[in-house]
Amino acid sequence: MGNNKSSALSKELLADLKSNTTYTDKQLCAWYQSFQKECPSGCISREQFESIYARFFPDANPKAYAQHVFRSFDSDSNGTLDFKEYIVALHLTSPGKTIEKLEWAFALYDVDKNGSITKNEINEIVKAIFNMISEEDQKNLPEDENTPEKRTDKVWNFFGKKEKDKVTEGEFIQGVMNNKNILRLIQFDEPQKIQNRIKQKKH
Ligand SMILES: [Ca+2]
Ligand SMILES: [Ca+2]
Repeated sequence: MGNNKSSALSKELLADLKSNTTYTDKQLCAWYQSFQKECPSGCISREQFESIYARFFPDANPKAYAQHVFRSFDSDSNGTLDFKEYIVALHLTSPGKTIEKLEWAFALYDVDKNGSITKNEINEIVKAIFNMISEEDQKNLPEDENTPEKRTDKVWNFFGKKEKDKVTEGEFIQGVMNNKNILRLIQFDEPQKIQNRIKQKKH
C-alpha cells in the first residue's frame, strides 16, 4: 500500500554486506525484510536481545551471557545492533568459519575491549556460560571442570599463563586451533543455535 519505503535495502549497504560476507542478494534482502518486521526502529536494543535469549533458555539464566554476546556484536559500541552488525555477527558465528569464529570468540572474552584477555575475563564469560547450563547437566560435568573457577583454571593453565598474565588474540586463536578440548571449554556456538531455531520456527 505504498508504505514500504523503509523495507528496501540500500544499494550501498547491500554491496558492503556482500563484500564482508558470503551471503547472496536474495538472502540479504529476505533477512532485511524480517529484520524490519521484528525491529521497525532498524535496531535491536540490548533488552530485545536479552529477551530473545530468555525465550530460548527458559530454564536457565542467560542474561549475563546475552549481554556479553551483545557487546561483542556491537562493533561501534553505541548500545544497539543495526542490520549490518547483525548480519556480520551471523556470518562470524556461522558453521565453517573457523578463524572468523575464533576472532569473534576472542572479542567475546575481551570484556573491556583492550586487545588482550585476562584470567578474570575468562572467568566472567565462563560464569555466564554456567548460568545457561541446567543444574541437572552441571552434575554430569567432569570433576575438574564442574565449577566456573575450575574450568577457568583449566583454560588458563592450557595457555601456560601465570595468574596476572594476559593472552593476546594471536595466542588465543593459535591455542584454540591446536586443542579441541579448549574449544569445548570455551563453547561459544549459542548465537548460531538460536539463529537456527528461529529459522526452523518460520517453516
Ligand atoms: Ca551498534
Ligand atoms: Ca581485556
